[in-house]
Amino acid sequence: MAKSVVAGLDRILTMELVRVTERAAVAAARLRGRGDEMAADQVAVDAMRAELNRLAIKGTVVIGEGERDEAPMLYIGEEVGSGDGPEVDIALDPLEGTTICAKNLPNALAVIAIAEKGSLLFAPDVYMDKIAVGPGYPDGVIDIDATPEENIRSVAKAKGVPVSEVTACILDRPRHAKLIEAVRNTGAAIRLIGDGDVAGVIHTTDPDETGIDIYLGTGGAPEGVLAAAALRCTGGQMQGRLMLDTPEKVARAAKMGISDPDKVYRIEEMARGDVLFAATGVTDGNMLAGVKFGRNSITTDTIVLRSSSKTVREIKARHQDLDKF
Ligand code: VTB
Repeated sequence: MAKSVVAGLDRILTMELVRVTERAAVAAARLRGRGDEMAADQVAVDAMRAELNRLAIKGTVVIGEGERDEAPMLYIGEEVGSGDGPEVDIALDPLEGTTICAKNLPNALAVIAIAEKGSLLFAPDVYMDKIAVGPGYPDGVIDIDATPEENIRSVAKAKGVPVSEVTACILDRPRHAKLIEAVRNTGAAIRLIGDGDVAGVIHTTDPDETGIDIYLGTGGAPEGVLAAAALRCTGGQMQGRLMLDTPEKVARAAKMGISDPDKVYRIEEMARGDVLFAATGVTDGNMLAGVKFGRNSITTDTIVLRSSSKTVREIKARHQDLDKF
């Protein structure tokens, strides 16, 4: 039996995880603002994989760069880690926001979540409808089946502020035209983001710092699972529903064990058990600073979370052994 299952994940992994996202973020940051999304993604993938393989885990990528035939590395099902250690599930995105990084805009991240084997939702790469708020709200304050107006009003009421003081984060996409109109009609503000909805969801956990109260809309399902893993660790509420709108997608999901295409997933159904989450800023963002290249050092800013203790650590590291990067 896997060593980890009873006792939860080894605490030391929390710190080890930081190196993994730090290294991916530094690699991607070297290609910030170069207009080359693919190149930035590739170096982040290579760096993350190299560091991941040093970890004393027997890991399986469940959310990764894609299916085996479309991603040469960190594909879904790839075994990573040194092989001697606990059996874990891994969800990762070495560069969340490739376009943001290529344009050097805010909130590109290197992200990873590790959980006990069998604990992360094995989600196909389709869209997911998502709604999320941070901690401190009564249960049921948001409901994916309610209208955007109802959700915004409910959050305003629970926060004790007028609707005009609520800000929703939404991906700037034509498919969200109606959603944007509905939210604006309530009088609430919207932060439209170009990409990066993992960051968008995480930003709801600290509205005083980020100015975001609620996340709404459809984005990638893999990003949904990563965001749920983060929220599992900080508290907060999130619901997601896979957008299985063609028979082909329904069949793909069925192969991955999803029998009810309309199911609403709560956080605990996307990320169960003991979960560790780490994200390092690639570009400057609302919560995390981007990588800074100094004359003799590189500075990184990372957030590391653990579900069992709900500890939130922010680790600012100054790296001087530059040969490593
Ligand atoms: C979002 C966003 C990602 O994909 O999930 C988005 O957070 C959804 O897909 O950064 P579309 O771009 O098709 O709307 C990303 O932009 C890229 O993974």
